[in-house]
Amino acid sequence: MSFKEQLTAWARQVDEALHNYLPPADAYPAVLHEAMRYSVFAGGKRLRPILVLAAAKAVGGNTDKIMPVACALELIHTYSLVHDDLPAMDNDDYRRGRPTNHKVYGEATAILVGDALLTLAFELVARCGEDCPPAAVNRVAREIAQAAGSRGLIGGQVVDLLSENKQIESSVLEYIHRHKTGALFRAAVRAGAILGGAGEAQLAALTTYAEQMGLAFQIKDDLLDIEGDEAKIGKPVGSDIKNQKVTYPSLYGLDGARRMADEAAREAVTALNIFGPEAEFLRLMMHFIINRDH
Ligand code: GRG
Repeated sequence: MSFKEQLTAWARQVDEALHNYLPPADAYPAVLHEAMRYSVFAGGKRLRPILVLAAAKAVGGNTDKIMPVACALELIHTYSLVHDDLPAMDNDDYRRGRPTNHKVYGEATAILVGDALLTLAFELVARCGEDCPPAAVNRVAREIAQAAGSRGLIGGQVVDLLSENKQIESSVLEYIHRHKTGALFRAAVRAGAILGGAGEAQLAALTTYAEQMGLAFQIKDDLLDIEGDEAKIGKPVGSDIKNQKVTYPSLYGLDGARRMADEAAREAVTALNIFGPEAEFLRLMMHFIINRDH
C-alpha cells in the first residue's frame, strides 16, 4: 500500500470507529449529540489518531485493538478546537470553512460539547483495556491526561492567552507550542508505541520524532496562516499576528521560520534511524505534514 493509500485507509477506519463510538445524533438529548458530531465530522485530517496507529505499526503492534485510543486523541483535539473558538478564547466564527460550533448551537452547548468529547475520550481509553494489556492502558491513560491537562494543552492555552498583545520571548513561544500543539502529538505517538509494545529505546526515538514533528507542524501552521492571509487579502508579511499574537515567522522571519521547520523535520526523520521499513509511514508522514497546504 502506498503512503497516500494507507493515510486514506486509516482516516476512513478512524471515521468509521468514531461513528460507532459517538452516541447517535438523535439520541436524547439530541441537540448535544448532533452538536458533538457536527464538530467531530467537520473534515479534520485525523493526524493524531493516524499517528497512534502508525507508531504502533512501527514497533510491530496491532492497530485494530488500539482504535479506541486513536479516536480518543481525535476527540480531545476536537474538544480543544471547539473551546478555542469560543468568544472567551479565540472568538472565531469559522473553522474548517464552516461556522464554529457555538455559532450554530450556542455558547452553552459548545462548552458542553467540549466537556462531553473530553469525557468520552477517557471512556474510550478505558475501553481499550478490554483488548490491550492493562498496565500499558494505565500508562497511556496517564500520559494522555497529562498531555491534555494543566501541564500540557491547557497550560499552553493559558500562556497563549496571557501572551496576547505582548512581545513575548522565544522561550515563551516555545512553551506555548510545546504544550498547546506538541503535547497531543507526543501523547499520540507515545500511546501507539506503548500499546504496540515498544521497548524503551524505541519509545525514546519515537518521542524525539513526535517532539520535532510537533514543532515542524506548528511552524508550518504559522506559515500557512500567512500564505492564506496574503492570498485572501494581500496582507503584507509580518502583519500576521492575529489578536497580536507572536508567531514563528513574526519572530524569526519567513526564511528563518522555514529553515527551522525543515531542520525540525530532518531531526524527526533522523530519530527513526533505529527502525527499518516498518517506520516508513512515519517518515513519509513528516514530509506530508511539512508540505501540506491546509
Ligand atoms: C481550549 C483547552 C483548549 C486548548 C486549545 C489546540 C488549541 C488549544 C487551540 C487550537 C488553535 C490552533 C489553531 C492551534 C494550532 C495547532 C492546531 C491544533 C492546528 C489544527 O490542527 P490540525 O491541522 O486540524 O490537525 P484538523 O482540522 O486537520 O483537525
